Amino acid sequence: MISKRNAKAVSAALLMMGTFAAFSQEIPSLKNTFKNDFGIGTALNNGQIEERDPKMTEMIVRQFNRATPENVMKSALIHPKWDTYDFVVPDKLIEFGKKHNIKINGHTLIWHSQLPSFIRGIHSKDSIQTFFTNHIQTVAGRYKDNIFSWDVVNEALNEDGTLRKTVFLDYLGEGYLAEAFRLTQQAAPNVELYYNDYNNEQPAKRAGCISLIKKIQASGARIDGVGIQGHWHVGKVPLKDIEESILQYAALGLKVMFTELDIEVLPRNFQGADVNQRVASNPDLNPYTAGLPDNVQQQLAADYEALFKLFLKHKDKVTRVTFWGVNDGNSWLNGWPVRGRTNYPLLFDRENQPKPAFYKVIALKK
Ligand code: 9MR
Repeated sequence: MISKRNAKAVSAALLMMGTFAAFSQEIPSLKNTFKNDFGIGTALNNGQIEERDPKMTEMIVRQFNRATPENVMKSALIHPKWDTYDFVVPDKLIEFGKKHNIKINGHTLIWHSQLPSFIRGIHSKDSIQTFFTNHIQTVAGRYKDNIFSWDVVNEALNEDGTLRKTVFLDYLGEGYLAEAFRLTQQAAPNVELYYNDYNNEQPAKRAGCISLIKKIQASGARIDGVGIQGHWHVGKVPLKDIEESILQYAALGLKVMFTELDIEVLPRNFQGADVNQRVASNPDLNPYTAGLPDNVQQQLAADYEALFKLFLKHKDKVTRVTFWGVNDGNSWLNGWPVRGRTNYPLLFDRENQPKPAFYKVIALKK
């Protein structure tokens, strides 16, 4: 027979066990796990910024302490007409960051892609220079007190390390690079300033990236960090090149960050993230519509584990790791370079549930 007193004690113990069970089943948090190592970020789309789905918001806030707008701060969206800016969603992103204690990385001020359509009608150096200056002053100036960092220039390099031919290079010459940093620094003196690119861990492009950074530094403009986007392919993550790049960029006095991490699992015959490269749709290129085979899932997990091991080894140099999307369903890789595919490049599945890769990454800190 259990006395009344004992019954109380038993029910209290059961309650505690229940709480413990609920607690132990709780999904670990990336941002907490790596809180002494580096920031953990995600790209956010409009729905996520506007908090349309409370469960999604809860998950974002639990997992991430850094965010980059996937699209809404790109010039075509934030500066649609010569003298018109659209700050509605970008302002919401700033509020989202304040409310949830998430530092915002602005993406991006100067990029040849996703430019406003009026640029195509401009054919004079003076007008391009005016657009360039006004754009940086207005956008960087508006967020000078509530954004943590800017990708000042994005993807200015070709694969061989030479400068990409863009409207900015054509009209303004290569001095546009240092000028972008100088103007941003002037407009937002307390914000960190980065150069961001994909494949800039590859030796030739890395050499071009280093020479670009040195020129910016020699001009007297400030540059605080370099972003390696990290759009890689399963089973082919170039760990040696990544490590060498961390060391070489850090030797220039820069912070290093992985800014758009995802590991693609579907077939593709080229590397990188040039949004203009497209491939026609074909069922052979979309093999996993019914789910990811276990061997690929395991390889993806091993790749993420190896990457995070490397990031941890260099945590004194790596300041942030940002995933390009919250979950597999949000990823741009479902639509590029082939439209309408089912891709699995991130740590969370389409229901926001952690994948084996997530647990491998978390286990590195156990
Ligand atoms: O993920 C972005 C996608 O929604 C856009 O359609 C695309 C258009 O340019 O840009 C994607 O993000 C890119 C990022 O801004 C810069 N690096 C490459 C990313 C993937 O293309």
